[in-house]
Amino acid sequence: MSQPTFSKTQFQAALTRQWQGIGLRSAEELTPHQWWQAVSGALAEMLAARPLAQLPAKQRHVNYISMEFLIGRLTGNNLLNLGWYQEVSDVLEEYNINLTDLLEEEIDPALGNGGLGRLAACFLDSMATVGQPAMGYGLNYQYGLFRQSFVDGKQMEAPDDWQRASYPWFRHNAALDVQVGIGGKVVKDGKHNRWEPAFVLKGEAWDLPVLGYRNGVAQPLRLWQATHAHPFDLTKFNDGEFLKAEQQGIDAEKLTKVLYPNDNHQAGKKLRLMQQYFQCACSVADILRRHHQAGRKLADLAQYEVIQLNDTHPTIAIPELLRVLLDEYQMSWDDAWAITSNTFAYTNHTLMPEALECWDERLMRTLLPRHVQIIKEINRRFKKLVDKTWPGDDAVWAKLAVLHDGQVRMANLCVVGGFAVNGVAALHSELVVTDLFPEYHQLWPNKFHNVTNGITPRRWIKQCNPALSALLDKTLKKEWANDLDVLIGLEKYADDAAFRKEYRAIKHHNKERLAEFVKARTGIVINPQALFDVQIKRLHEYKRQHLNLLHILALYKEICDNPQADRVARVFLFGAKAAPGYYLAKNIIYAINKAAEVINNDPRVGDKLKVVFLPDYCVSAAEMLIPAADISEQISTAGKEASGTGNMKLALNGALTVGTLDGANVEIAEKVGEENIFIFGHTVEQVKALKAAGYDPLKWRKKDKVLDAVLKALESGKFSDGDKHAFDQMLHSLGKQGGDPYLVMADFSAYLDAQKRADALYLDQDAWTRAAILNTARCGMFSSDRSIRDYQQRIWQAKR
Ligand code: 26W
Repeated sequence: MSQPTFSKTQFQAALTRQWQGIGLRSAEELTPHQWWQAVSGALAEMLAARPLAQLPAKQRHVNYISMEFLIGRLTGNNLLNLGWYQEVSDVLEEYNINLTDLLEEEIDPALGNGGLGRLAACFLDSMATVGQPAMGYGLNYQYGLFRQSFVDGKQMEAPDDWQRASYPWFRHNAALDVQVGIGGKVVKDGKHNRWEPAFVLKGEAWDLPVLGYRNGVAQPLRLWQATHAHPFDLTKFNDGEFLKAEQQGIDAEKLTKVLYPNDNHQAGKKLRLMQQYFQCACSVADILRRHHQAGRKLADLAQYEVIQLNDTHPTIAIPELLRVLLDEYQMSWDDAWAITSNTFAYTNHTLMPEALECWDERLMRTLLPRHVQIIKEINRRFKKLVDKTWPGDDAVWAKLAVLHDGQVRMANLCVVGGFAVNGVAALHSELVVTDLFPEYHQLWPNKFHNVTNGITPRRWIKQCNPALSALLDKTLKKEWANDLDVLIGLEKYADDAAFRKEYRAIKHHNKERLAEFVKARTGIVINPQALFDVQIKRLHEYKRQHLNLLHILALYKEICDNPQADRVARVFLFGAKAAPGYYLAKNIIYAINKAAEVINNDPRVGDKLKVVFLPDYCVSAAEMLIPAADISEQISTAGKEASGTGNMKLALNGALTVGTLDGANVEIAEKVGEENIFIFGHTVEQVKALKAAGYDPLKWRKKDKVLDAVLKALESGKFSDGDKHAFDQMLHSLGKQGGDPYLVMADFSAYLDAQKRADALYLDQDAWTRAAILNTARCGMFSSDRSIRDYQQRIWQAKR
């Protein structure tokens, strides 16, 4: 398959239709935002008029179901994947329009929280690129992840209205509408069960095109949008009860109104379960419709289709497929089970207990009575296997049951109901087996796999770092963006002084670009000569942004104690949203912002130390931050970060990692070599040993003078306008006996040590740049193309 050719006349004609469509007389009348709208609309129209290739169905088709797709801006990325960037830029030049500026007009579609949603977006890009036939299935939220601002250092949230109704890349296909039932009861129909829902919703299919890299492939990301099934109830309308008649429609639209902003914490809300079911019912119906349309037999479903569950959020698809097969096609349990359990595969993205989804059986029954029956039957049958394997062992059953104590455990349902389970980095997959599912592993050792995460080099190098991309083109003289192992060819240039100079100049240029962005967003002036130290990810205790803060305060103290000393100037940059109900995380944001205020305004400090918390971190902000980073902070408590993907983006763009042996950091360290990364802190085994021995954070504080001084400073009110209690939440969680669940105190001194090593290397710019180049050269395996090939070999296309 080959790159689609660009036709200037077609593009101009489509562009003209766009402005005429909104009633303008000439292109001159377009506002900048309308320009973006028109260009994107014209491109979307061109793609729709001449559909790109669908991949042949030689291999199992993948249905990637995810509650979140954090796709980021599409127009620039689509142009890049089409290979039309320059051509379109040239046409726009004729109208005096700058394409780069125009692309900034796009509101970032933020239909995800963080890692899990962004991974889903990278995987779609890679599946289209490597030729894996696939569809993404998700929800078309009216409001994406909230917008963040700071008022006196405190996080404020505002709704993110991304204007989905006028998003030019959407195509609504009314022929694909689906009806979804909710509530009601189960009735016996002869010997068959039948679900009589209390009401019915309509699912509309809104498609976004996912374009492969210069191969002419387009596959849909299908986002379901809920509306009422019937415009209004005619009988009630005739009775004059117009408002009541509209009621059902209003409730339906609530369903896909907003993305839940929780990351790694289950809230157990009814509306969330409705979202999950709505998405799964629409997707399962669509998959079956396509299967029938292709003229295939239902019995062969698993041969042609695989349904990959992105964490447990879409688990209800398992009982939904069973229900359809049992009740609508009157299949036997054994046949329906064989099909279902060979179709589903599950990816686990977290071991955090508070993130493992459980649903109250009664709540579930009010919405999905038939599904609860089916789950009970799965449980009953599975119990026989457990009783046979561990006779009389109630404790094992209490752990393995799918339904226990009135709770439906979604992870267990996934393991029992699917043919494959995978973790997202080598260490994490190991822990999935040893700590989370040891008994399941004993039952089905071949079900468990590792697929280390990856990131798309198209967005995360080519698009966000054009200067580095040009250097790679020039040096490697080969296409690297869809064959990232080619980067290894850079290794030999690490010792080439001229190459290092170019590489360093690019980093510097990116830092200048970021400095302007920071100035515009926050008013803070930062010096591009300083070391840029970047921590960008959701705010969570286990990710330990507060450990970073303690290091900053230690540096501040050093500067105040010894203002004359020579030192590496540093700019600390944070980007992070806290879930609105996660008060401790918000308190950490507040502490960082208040400390920043004091430090940035202290004349003794000057350019030596600056702290910036960029508000409203999102994909587009990441595209600005990542190419400009010198240090990548990956400092989670060992065993807690499943993989991380920001770590990969930063390393590929030439930032050196300061990190723990956690998630994919372990594999990054193996690849780049220990002299090109700063590893510190307790390992998974050491963390376990510390906790087993009764961890006491106060002991660590007592024996570390710097730590004690820094904590005292936070307690003193000097960073909080005299308020001694401003940071109580954070300090109490760290300081109390039996506290500090993420071992901030225990890793503090090792962290400072690692940072000192980083400073020492930075003083030798040649040595630093050499290490940075080796990070770019050696991280080719972290392309999501490689992840997709691993999924194909180990899970999707594996012989069974
Ligand atoms: C039900 C609430 C909830 C919401 C989101 C629970 C769990 C989640 C996600 C699974 C959290 C998440 O995004 N996990 C991240 O997944 C990334 C992609 O695999 C990994 O790189 C991150 O390490 C992991 O934290």
